[in-house]
Amino acid sequence: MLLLILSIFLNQSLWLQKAEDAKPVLHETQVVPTTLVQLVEDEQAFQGYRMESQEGLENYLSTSMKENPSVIVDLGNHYTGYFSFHLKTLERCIDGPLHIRLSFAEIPSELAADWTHYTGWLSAAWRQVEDMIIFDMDTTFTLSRRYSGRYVKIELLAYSQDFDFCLDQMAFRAVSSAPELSDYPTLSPALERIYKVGLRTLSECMQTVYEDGPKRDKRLWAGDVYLEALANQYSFRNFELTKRCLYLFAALTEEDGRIYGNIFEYPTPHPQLGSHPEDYALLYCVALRDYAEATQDWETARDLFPVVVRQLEYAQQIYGQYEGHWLFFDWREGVEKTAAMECITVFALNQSAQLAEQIGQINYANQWRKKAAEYRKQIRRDYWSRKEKMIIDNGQFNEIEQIWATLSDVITKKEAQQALTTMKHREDVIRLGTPYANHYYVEALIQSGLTDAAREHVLTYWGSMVDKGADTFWEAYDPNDEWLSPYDFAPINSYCHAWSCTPVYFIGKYPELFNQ
Ligand code: RAM
Repeated sequence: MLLLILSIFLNQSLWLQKAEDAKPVLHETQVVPTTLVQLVEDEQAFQGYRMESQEGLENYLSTSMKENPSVIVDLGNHYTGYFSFHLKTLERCIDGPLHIRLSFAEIPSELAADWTHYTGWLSAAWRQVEDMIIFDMDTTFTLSRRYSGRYVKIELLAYSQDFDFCLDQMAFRAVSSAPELSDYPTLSPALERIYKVGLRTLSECMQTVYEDGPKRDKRLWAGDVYLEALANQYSFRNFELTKRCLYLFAALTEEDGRIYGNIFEYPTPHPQLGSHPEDYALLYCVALRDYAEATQDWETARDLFPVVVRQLEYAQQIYGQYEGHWLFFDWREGVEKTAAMECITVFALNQSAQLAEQIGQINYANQWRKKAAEYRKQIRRDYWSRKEKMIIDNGQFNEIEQIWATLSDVITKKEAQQALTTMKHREDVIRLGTPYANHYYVEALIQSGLTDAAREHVLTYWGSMVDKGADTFWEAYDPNDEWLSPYDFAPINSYCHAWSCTPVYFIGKYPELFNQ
């Protein structure tokens, strides 16, 4: 084991360099607002608000800001980037500063949020707001903070009476590392809308890393990277970005070779210390396998194989003893996750065995398959209820464990069909909370042969976000609870979240199921 850790440690500066070499160039697009909009309360709309187009953008740009101290402009779609505006003197000259507030929103209701009673547990500074005290006129101001969204609210909060001015230009320099796509699958209108929103979600999160969301966190999380890489494989095919993220995780491990759950790029790449979702470490291994197979880049696979070995070693070391460990799987309170963690260990061992075989590491392949088979037996014994035909964990039924038992082949195809169907009909089952977990549900349905249900779920679950006006897919979504927030404050949720983009993957990977 010491040798293994040494082989990781000694290569890390080289891996960091490889990550830098694979850093993509961002494409820029200049966007100008398309119209003014008004925030309208509407019980039918998502979280009770929608936007209504308004005339008068041109007029706004040429008349005194004092006459329209509060407006909202619509960029026409979700963008990520840098906002700039120009102020022009209309009469006399500035003799006292202005206070301008700019608020950016991904969805309409964000602009109605009451931040004075913030109840969330994440930093409230994620709020997309910029307060500016301005002393100079006839100047262009470009915000250095990168914002994400579709709507910009512009408020004039203080000014001097002695002069007059207008905001006569604004622009948004949008950035993304996703290339232009020329080839689209032929889809039904409903699926096409879902596909486009998925693509937009993914491309907005494709920056110089796969970000989880461009509004909040803005960094690579291993679980999110796994799904983004899959969706990218079946759409943009920007494999350098995937490679960069894989090397970054490998270059920035704990001293014992365990990868961290998430990494920041700036000012220099560094991990969030202490962050170890154990399931994410295993998905890293699978992401490497998928990447290598899709690209045939066996050099990267060989380079990073020791990292895989180390993650799997650790997963076996802690197997079944998860007290004090962070098992993520989904944002939903009170869910038992031991069985899910055991199943994902089986899944990762088997997937990594394929990788091992492909690069000639037969011993590891055999060893991991053997271990996976042993675990499988034990999981079935410990959690599979023949009577209920479901996985039961510490007296609890929850959806996520039926799903992972399916994906890991711990239960048979027939059992999976029973479990995945039964769980939807019973009241006493804890449901899923995020599109992330719903991704695995659809994959499990497909794997167990319930393909009609899989297509239907993409259409209803992701489709209902589109019906509710989504330009990009949301981080947390339960059709029955629009205010669901992992952070106890829905406006801080990300409404362009990469892990929710996977209809792009499903539609690309299973054309026979989705294409017309
Ligand atoms: C959230 C992130 C990310 C997820 C982690 C566990 O804060 O936005 O998407 O992977 O939590």
